[in-house]
Amino acid sequence: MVQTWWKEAVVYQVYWRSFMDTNGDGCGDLQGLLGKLDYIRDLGVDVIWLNPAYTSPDKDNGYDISDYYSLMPKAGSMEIWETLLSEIHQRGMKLIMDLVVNHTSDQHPWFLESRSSRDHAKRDWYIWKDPKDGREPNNWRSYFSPSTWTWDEQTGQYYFHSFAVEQPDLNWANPEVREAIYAMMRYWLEKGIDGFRLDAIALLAKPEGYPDASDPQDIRYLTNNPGLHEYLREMNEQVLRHFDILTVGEAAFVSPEEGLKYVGEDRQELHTLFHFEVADEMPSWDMLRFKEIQTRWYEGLQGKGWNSQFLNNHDHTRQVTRYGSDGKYRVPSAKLLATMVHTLPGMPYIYQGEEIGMTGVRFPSIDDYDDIAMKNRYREEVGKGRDPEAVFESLLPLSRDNSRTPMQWDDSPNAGFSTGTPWIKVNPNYKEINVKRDLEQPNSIYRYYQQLIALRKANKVMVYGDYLDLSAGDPHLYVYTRTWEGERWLVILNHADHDTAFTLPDGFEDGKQELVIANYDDVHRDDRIAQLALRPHEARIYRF
Ligand code: ISL
Ligand code: CA
Repeated sequence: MVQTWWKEAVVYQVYWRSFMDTNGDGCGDLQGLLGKLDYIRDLGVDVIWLNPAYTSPDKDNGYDISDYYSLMPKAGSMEIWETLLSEIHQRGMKLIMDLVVNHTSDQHPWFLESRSSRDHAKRDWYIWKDPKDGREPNNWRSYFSPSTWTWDEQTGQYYFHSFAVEQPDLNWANPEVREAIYAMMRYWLEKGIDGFRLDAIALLAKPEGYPDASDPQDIRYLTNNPGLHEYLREMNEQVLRHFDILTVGEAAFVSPEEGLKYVGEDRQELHTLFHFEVADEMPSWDMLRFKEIQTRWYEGLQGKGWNSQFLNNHDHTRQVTRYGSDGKYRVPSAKLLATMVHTLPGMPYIYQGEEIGMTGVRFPSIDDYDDIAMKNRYREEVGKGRDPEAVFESLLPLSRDNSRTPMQWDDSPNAGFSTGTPWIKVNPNYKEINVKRDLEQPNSIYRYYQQLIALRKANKVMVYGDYLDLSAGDPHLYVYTRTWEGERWLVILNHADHDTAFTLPDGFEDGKQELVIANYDDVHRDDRIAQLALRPHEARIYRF
């Protein structure tokens, strides 16, 4: 394995529009992030991943870019961005930016030119097709709309979009497009950023001929098509390998075998990837399924590629609500999930607010929500005559807005996020769940994250240790080891709202263990652990 800085890193994701507002317009901004760098540094993280701040009409909260070379005014000026980068580096941290190149905004000049006429030089920068039998060229549905095709009256053709109508896909088969994207990547890398999170990267290649899908609802046909890895290898040759950076690909619907094609050391493509097997297959917690996925990914990548561990981000609801327990066991549950993410093989990511156990949200009306994915789906389903209340209820658990409510800094109005009216309501539980309270309490979730991150810095076993699940058949317990240069860590997790009996596995001698960390405060260093009644959401790590 090549040793590189990013393998030992912990990444903190900043969804800046919900992080901190400093000019009272109700939207977070880069100036706000600047003011909170010490807070992030004190957590102990190494890398900040910044969600897109490029100029955008903001239909998909910045994932519809209309100018890759400038920042949207609500985020801030390029001067503030330069200061932010410098201040991040001065604190010994690094910055990776979101790279959204599968599509642009429909307001990007490239698309305005492309759609202006069939003969325009940029016509082939996007994907245009004639109608088939008087309708869309095929039966595919997009992530955010009933069809991947939208009719353009002006030139009498359909254009292709994997996401919203306002997000036309770039035609990656066109070398001019690829060259323009590589030039833009160099522009940001030469400014000194430390890498990219590559958005929807599995979608760049489209299947030859756009054939109808046997099941249009199963949108996997959009991903992992022939030609994709040639594009990524070319991107690596043209750009990525010339910089000492971290590249993490967002690759939905990818198996470990497929994943290795993206991140195998011999592949010369990307360094690591977010796979979504858990998010795609586990609407709610299933310990058996989770352990099976973890073991398959470890065996699939073992020694050849690097995994990324996360449970939530700006697209997936808050982990303590979706996968843990956000009621009376919220604190131990948040700590247990963190223990898992930070001790499983791969780089751990922290999504803003996770470190204080922020939860999902439940607003009373669809009008309180912003997410284009949710709003489009609501309109589509209600448009089919379904009961609006039932549709609304069905969309609540996985609405991306669950993770996009403002960061909860303290118990003052708007949780200290803004002196204006926040672009999306603050979660009403901010009076109990906020940074100020967690910083005051020695045993808070924030303090626990600090300890986990400090442990990673001091113990290479958490980064490089071999992984072995010792609890494969147990529906509640997750017990595994990380082993590195003679040191063995035993991670013991009870992912249940009730006590679960634990027996020390064979090969471990009771009394020889040393307690590394526990999420209940009354666990003593010299406890005997041959037989334990693990309490709800109890997590412990022992060193043998
Ligand atoms: O959100 C998802 C499913 O509910 C994911 O599948 C997600 O839509 C997909 O993985 C791509 O996400 C990325 O690209 C989108 C953007 O809306 C997301 O915020 C971004 O993470 C289009 O750019
Ligand atoms: Ca602002």
